[in-house]
Amino acid sequence: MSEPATSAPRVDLLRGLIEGTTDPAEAEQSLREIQAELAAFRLEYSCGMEEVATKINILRQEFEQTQDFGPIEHVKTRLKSMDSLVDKMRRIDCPPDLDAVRERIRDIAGIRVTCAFVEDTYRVAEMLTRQPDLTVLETKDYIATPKANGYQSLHLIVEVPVFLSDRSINVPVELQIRTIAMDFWASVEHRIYYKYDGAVPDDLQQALLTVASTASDLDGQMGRLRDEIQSLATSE
Ligand code: 0O2
Repeated sequence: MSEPATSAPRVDLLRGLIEGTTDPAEAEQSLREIQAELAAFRLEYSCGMEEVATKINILRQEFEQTQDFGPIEHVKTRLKSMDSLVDKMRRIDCPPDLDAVRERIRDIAGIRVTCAFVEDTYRVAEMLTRQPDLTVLETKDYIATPKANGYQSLHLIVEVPVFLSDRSINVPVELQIRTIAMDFWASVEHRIYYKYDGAVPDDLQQALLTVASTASDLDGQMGRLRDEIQSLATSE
């Protein structure tokens, strides 16, 4: 039987991928090893992400039982896609080596927590970071100091231990904690940014800044409303 038509390009691809290997069987074996290594690499991050997501869900369930205004509205987890990881490696000039990637890229596992009120973003961050098995590696408070384009969010990189069958590893997880209004803004801005491939026209940039300020006002008004409701409830 003749080889499938795709065989030659496939062998070429393998040759390109694996430096110095000309034997297709050897190349295939190497590719399988790379695949297994990458799968194990991604598993580390997905386990770390699950550990932190579980902590957040425990807090959420507890608050649902005990409070009228639980601080957590939505939780979204994501593992950075391979494309996005490779883009970032290129952008920061990271060598194609998994140890270097582990060292230099700390947002492979990401969790976004959306809260109704600004105050809650800090409460959630505080409740998580005081847990003894989480280590805060970095904090960026874009709520106190928004980015020049208007982006607001509280970013933390936390490290969580993951216990595997034969060893334990510390996995960094990026947490983005923000209000619903901030999240709405960020999701629209993200679409605009990609539509214009990063070169957003001036008038749109200005409009985004105005909307960011409106979102911030809304957060302030909602916070004051909640305070009023809570002070009424305690005086009853
Ligand atoms: P994705 O698809 O979410 O992974 P970096 O930009 O990652 O090189 P740094 O210092 O690691 O630099 O990032 P930072 O400032 O903590 O922000 C990282 C993430 O925050 C981004 O991830 C976005 O998700 C979000 N973010 C930061 N700035 C903006 C912004 O101006 N607009 C919006 N919509 N989101 C922002 P990635 O890797 O870009 O994308």
